[in-house]
Amino acid sequence: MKITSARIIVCSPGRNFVTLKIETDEGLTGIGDATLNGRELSVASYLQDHVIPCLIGRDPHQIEDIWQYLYRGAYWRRGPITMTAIAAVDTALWDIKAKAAGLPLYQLLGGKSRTGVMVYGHANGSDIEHTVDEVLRYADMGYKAIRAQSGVPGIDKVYGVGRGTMFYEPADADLPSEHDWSTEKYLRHTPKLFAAIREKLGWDHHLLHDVHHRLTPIEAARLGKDLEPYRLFWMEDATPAENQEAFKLIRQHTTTPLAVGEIFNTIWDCKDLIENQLIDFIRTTVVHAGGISHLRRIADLAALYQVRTGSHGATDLSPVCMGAALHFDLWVPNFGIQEYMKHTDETDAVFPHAYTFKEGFMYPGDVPGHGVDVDETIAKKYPYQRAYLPVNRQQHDGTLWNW
Ligand code: KDG
Ligand code: MG
Repeated sequence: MKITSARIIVCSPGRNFVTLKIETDEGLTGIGDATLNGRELSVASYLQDHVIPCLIGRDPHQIEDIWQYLYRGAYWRRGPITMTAIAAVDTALWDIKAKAAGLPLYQLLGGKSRTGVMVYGHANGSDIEHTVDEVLRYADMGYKAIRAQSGVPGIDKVYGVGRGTMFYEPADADLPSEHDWSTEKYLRHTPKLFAAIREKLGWDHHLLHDVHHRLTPIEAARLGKDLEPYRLFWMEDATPAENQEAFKLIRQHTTTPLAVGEIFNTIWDCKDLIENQLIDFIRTTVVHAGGISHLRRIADLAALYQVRTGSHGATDLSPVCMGAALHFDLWVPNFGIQEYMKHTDETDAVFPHAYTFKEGFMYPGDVPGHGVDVDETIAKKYPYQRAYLPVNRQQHDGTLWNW
């Protein structure tokens, strides 16, 4: 089999998505997600100008060799743009291989390790009362695990509280919007939120929380300690992870499990945190960490240290990434949980898919490949629209902070 063509489909059915479609001389095609929120066109150009010319004529079955060719061959290794582009190629090639075999992708990885994939949904509210109601609504929908984010009194816009009731869409403007931030207010508020949730919800559900890189290590340690009575499944991105030593300090102070990795691109970003047992969950995902081939390497390293997976799955990861992630999750032995935010109906129409949700679990389906397609005719109705993630500033003096 030979790759005869490859092309990029950019569309915006409510938000931007970049999709790579690879075609072969045997008529089989595969698709991969290449969406990097707020920097979509950079990946599209990287693929179009630098990767696609190298793919034509290659055997799509040689997934590993093509991966190494694109990673080592570029000379400039790693980084979000490169690794998202490689991920798109890798995902599309796994799709083709599985279709050629006539098997759902999880069978090629080693088959099912579980009956379904536990996912967590997003309960977002403007205040504690509203968030508690949202958590209860998610429990009613069958979710076994729920992430809770709430508005904080005295802070104008807070991460995780956004438009829509089933999804949170942060890329909200054609120039970055500005949020304000107060660590003191947030730290006072958040333990009260989880106390209120446990009081109404009880103890039969997993609860998660995303700090979104807002705290210094000692502040994160304090929050972890304050949240211990509510037995969180995880506290996510408690502090920025460029300096990974910081996690030692957090670890020394709290038994609240730690999750990190949605902005990591390679196993090298994960290595020290995993080997030093400074985290409990690694959140790298198919689209931003080099595809299924590379995610498998990260998961295998993590398994040595009883670190489990918890892949990122916000709405900026397209249904193509979601489909591939669910096949991966069904197989990966050290699975922890999968994030799931429902896409809009417009997005689902552009990307018809085999995966389903039932009672808090997801199932990738059994069609050959990863089970997600792209309807190019519908996609054409939604042209690209520039959209940025917000920035965050300290409340009183406007110092630029972590978003
Ligand atoms: O593109 C950024 C979003 O995917 C991110 O803000 C969502 O933190 C996020 C999460 O945990 O889903
Ligand atoms: Mg996050």
